[in-house]
Amino acid sequence: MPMKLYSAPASPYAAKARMGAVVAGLPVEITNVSTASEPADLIDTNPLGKIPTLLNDDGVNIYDSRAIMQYLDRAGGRKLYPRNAAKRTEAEVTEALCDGICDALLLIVYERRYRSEELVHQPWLDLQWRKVTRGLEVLEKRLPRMGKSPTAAHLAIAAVLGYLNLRFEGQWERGRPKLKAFMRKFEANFPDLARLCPQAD
Ligand SMILES: N[C@@H](CCC(=O)N[C@@H](CS)C(=O)NCC(=O)O)C(=O)O
Repeated sequence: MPMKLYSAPASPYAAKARMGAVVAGLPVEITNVSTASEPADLIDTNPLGKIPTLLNDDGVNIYDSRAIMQYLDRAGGRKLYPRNAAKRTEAEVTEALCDGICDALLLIVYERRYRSEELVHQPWLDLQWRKVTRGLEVLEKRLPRMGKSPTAAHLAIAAVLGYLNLRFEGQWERGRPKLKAFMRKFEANFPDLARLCPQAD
């Protein structure tokens, strides 16, 4: 029986995990859920009700996305992180940076989605957008070279850029030629992975 991955098409963290499973060579059965409706099977698997959540063959529940990536790396024969310790740390920090940018983007999306218009707090949105801006600036300067097989860092970058394209198109690209080139190259080199990037639900 394949492992079960609770997911949603648009989720950047779930996109990273979907791609991670492919790179690790581990089949997963994708179960798309709407977290807002708090489905019982998701809540039973992860009390936080968040995606991605992985249920492995032994019935072990694994979350969040970084724990899933580390698990997939161990279970799939160490294909997701560099073997060299310093390079692995670098990849993990790049992944954390991408996830952190996603955190800020999600807070912006949720502020607009769950509050009525007159209650949306613009200074909060601005604070989050400054995190996004600083994060993308750093990412533009520290993009990892793309080799034959992507690491978790490449997947995390593709996931956040895919999410930006989906929800913030036209708002992030200026002055970021390297990030735009990264995404084009990722799509050209790894079309099967690029298809798993965030998509409209
Ligand atoms: N740190 C978590 C973040 C996961 C997350 O926030 N996922 C969003 C979807 S993109 C979610 O489940 N949101 C529903 C909620 O927060 O209740 C991870 O890396 O997996």
